[in-house]
Amino acid sequence: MKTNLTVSKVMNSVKQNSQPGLKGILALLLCAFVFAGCDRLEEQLEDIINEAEEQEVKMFEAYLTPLNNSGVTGKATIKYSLNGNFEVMINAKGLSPNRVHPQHIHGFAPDGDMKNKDAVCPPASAAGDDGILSLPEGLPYYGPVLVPLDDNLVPLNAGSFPFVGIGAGDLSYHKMTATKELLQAFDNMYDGTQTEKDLMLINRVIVIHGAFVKDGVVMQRYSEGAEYMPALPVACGEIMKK
Ligand SMILES: [Cu+2]
Repeated sequence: MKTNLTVSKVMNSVKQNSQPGLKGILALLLCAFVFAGCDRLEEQLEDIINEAEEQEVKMFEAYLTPLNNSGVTGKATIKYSLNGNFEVMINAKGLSPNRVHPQHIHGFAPDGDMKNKDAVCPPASAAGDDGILSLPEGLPYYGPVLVPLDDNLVPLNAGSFPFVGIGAGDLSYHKMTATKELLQAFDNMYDGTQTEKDLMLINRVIVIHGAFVKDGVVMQRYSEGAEYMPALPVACGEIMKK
């Protein structure tokens, strides 16, 4: 605006006074104006590109297959944009009814000895002599908990996990939080850089827990003498980019 006013002022004085010197000044001013405009255009283009990147929705999925012969299967979908929400959806079946099922994104932290090592679902051979894969026996494969898939996602300490009601044992979970809040919480916990690179979803897995155990056998439903073990891993899926 200011520049426009200056230009029109100069134009007026050029009209009133047609000395060649003034024409030169006008030319110089116009030139400066055009170049400033170019710079601004470049900045605006950069802003538009950055904004588009921040708004881009990224999709990931994980096919959940049974651990401990639980029979639990399902699918998890994660989608997020940088300036929008981080959203997790899980549909699974075959879980113990009438029980709470902890579930997490597991992986190797971005700041530890095993920096972002690719987490995988443990093989059956990872189970000890008793044939049951305990939570700690799986840790060398899927790593510790990074993000609890609870009622609020952020903060990262475990909140309330989904309760699977009486019936077939279907789990349906859908939660979201602002991606920037998750990144901040994640980085506060793991000494990160506040960028999505720290999340490294493709190096993570999703694990669902909780089943009954009786006489060394994992079972979906309660029967007399069975004990519910909420930490027992029952399904796992490696997160992939969709
Ligand atoms: Cu877990």
